[in-house]
Amino acid sequence: MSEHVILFAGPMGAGKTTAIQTLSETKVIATEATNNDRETADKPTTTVALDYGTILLGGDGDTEDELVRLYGIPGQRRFSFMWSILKRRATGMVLLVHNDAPKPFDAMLEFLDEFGDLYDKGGIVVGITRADVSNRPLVPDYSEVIASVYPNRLIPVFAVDPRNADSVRMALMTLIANIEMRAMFRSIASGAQAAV
Ligand SMILES: Nc1nc2c(ncn2[C@@H]2O[C@H](COP(=O)(O)OP(=O)(O)O)[C@@H](O)[C@H]2O)c(=O)[nH]1
Ligand SMILES: [Mg+2]
Repeated sequence: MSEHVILFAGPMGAGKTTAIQTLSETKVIATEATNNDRETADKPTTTVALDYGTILLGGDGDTEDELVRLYGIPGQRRFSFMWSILKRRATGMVLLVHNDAPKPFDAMLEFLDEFGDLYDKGGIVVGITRADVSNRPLVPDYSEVIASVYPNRLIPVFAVDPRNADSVRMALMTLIANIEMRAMFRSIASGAQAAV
């Protein structure tokens, strides 16, 4: 069975743990501990190592089933030792940024920089969460910031509600379609090269 390893990254409070709990068909392994940083995110617990869940995408007869492994990584930089381990395994990233974050563009750019390799390895989509809590900035504002910093990258941006299965599944499926399309182009290109 083929596999995808997808990271859910983003600042503390963006909705990574919620998204994996919403998506996963297997019991989520979560490593929550008391949050000692209530100033950054006012919630009782926070992820200290990772969240892990899985979802099986059914083949349609012609294609095989695919197992998608979902890893939610801790938002704080002091856990960045976990970032490098997971970065190596991953083939794509759903970057969640909450719209009510103090500096949402800076937060987004920090993760796009840190996990930029994943764009070349597979793909990245950005999900803007908590748009119901704060209705500014708008999704196109994020796209504009990405285009100004990475003019050659195609990174879709959506509004995502991690509590809603359809919403978060849509972001994941867009990412997987993106990864598979690019893998196909790569194999066509290497086939063409071999034929020369
Ligand atoms: N209203 C609202 N709450 C959200 C949304 N996304 C996440 N949350 C809530 O925000 C809080 C932080 O989410 P969590 O998954 O722990 O964030 P993490 O730090 O990225 O793992 C939780 O209470 C979620 O239920 C959203 O789109 N709207
Ligand atoms: Mg979490």
